[in-house]
Amino acid sequence: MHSRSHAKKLAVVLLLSGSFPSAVMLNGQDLPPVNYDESRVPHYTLPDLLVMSDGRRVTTAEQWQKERRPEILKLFEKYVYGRTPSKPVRVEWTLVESSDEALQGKAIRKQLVGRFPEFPNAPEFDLLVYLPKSDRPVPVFIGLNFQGNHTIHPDPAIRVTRSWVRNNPQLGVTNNRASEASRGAMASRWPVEYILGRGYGVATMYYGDIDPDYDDGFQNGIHPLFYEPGQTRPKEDEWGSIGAWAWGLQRALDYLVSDPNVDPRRICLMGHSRLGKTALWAGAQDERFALVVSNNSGCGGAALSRREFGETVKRINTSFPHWFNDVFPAFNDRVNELPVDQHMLVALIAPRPVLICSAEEDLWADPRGEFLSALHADPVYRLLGTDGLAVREMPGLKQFIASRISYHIRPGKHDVTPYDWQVYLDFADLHLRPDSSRKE
Ligand code: GTR
Repeated sequence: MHSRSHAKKLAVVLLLSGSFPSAVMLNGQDLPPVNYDESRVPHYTLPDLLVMSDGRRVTTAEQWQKERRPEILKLFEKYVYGRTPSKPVRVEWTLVESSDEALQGKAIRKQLVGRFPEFPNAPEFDLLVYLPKSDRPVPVFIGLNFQGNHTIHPDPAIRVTRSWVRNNPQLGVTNNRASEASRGAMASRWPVEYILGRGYGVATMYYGDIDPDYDDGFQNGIHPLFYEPGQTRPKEDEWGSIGAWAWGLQRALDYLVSDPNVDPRRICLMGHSRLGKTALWAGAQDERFALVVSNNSGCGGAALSRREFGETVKRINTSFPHWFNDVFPAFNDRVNELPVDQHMLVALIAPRPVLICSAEEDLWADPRGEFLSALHADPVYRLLGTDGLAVREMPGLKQFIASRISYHIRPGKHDVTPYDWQVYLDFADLHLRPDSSRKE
C-alpha cells in the first residue's frame, strides 16, 4: 500500500503548478502521458444499463426501480465510492443565528450548527441558508463549498469556519485556520442575490467540516465516528472522502426538508469539480434531491472512465487516494473491467432532472466524456417515461438543451461563473416551476 499522504503532497504541488505535464512521476509511479487527442481514445464497450449482472434484461420501470437501480448503487459502493457504514450516527441541527432582514432586507438568513449528540468531540457542520422572502415555501439550491461558508458572500454575519482549511496566503489562511481575510473571496461562484432574485434559496456547507480534504488515514473528519471497536480506518470497500461529503450533504438535506420556509419537493443539488462528483453520488443515493447539477465534475464524476481522456482513474487514485474506496485502484490499469462506468451514475438520478455542465478549456475533466455519460444514461430515463436527453450529438457552446437530462458547455475554464448559475436556474425553472407568487 503506498503512502497516501506522500501522494497528497505531490498532488498539491501539481495543483499549484496550474497545469499538468504530459507525463509525470507521481507517488513513485511513472504515469502514462495524459491523452488530449480524441483519435487516441481507446475502443471500449460500456456496461449495459439495462442488463442485470445475471444477464436478465430490464424491460420495465418497476424492474429498474426494484432490481437494477439497487444493484448499480451497490456496484458503485463496492467498486468506486465505498459503502457508507450501516451504523446509525445522528446529527442534531441547532439554529444559532438568523435574520429576516439580511442582505439589505432582501433575504432571510439562517445559520445552523449540526452536532453529533453521541460524540461531543466530533466535527461540527455549519450550514448557511439564504431564502428569498416569500409567503410560500421556496425551492432551494444546496451545494458544498471549498473554503468555508464565510467565503461565499461578504455578508459580515456569516460565521468564519473553525475547521481545517488548506493554507493559502492569498486568502489569509495560515496554520490551517481561516480568518476574516477570506470573507467573500469565493463570491463569484455564489451569486446569492441573483439566485434569490430568481425565487430560489441557497444553502451551503464547507466540505472540510465533514472531512478535511487531505489524506490522514481517516483519523479526522466523520469517518472515525463510524468505526467499530478496534477499527482504525475504513474497510477496503467502505467509503472514502467523497462518500463522507455526500453523507454530509444528506444530513443538511434532513434539515432543509424540515424547514417550513423550504419546499421539500424542490431541493436542487449542485456541485463543482470534486464536489460535482460528490453531488452526483449524493443525488444518486438520495432521491429527496429533486434535481442535480454537476459542474466540471470530470473523472469519477460525469466523465466516462473508459475514455481515459484527461484525468484517468489511475491518475485520480494516485493523486487523491483518499477520495474513493480501496477497491477502485485495483482497476487503475484495467478500467474496461470495471462493472460500472459513469453513465450509470447519471442514470441513478433518473427520472429526476440532471444537468451536466462542462467548460470548453477544461479538457482535464473531458467535456466529451461528460456529454457521453448524459447521452448513455438516456435509455433509463426513457424507460421511466421521460424525454431523456433531447440531442444525440454534443451541442455547441452555450446551447441550452431543454430536456430531462441536459448537457451544457460554455467557453472558458474550470470554474463556476454567474453565467453558469443562469443556466442552472433556467434548467430548474423548466422542471420545477417555481412559485409564481414570489416577491422579487
Ligand atoms: C483536480 C482533480 C479533479 C478535480 C479538481 C477539483 O486536481 O484532478 O478531479 O476534482 O481537482 O476538485 O478542483
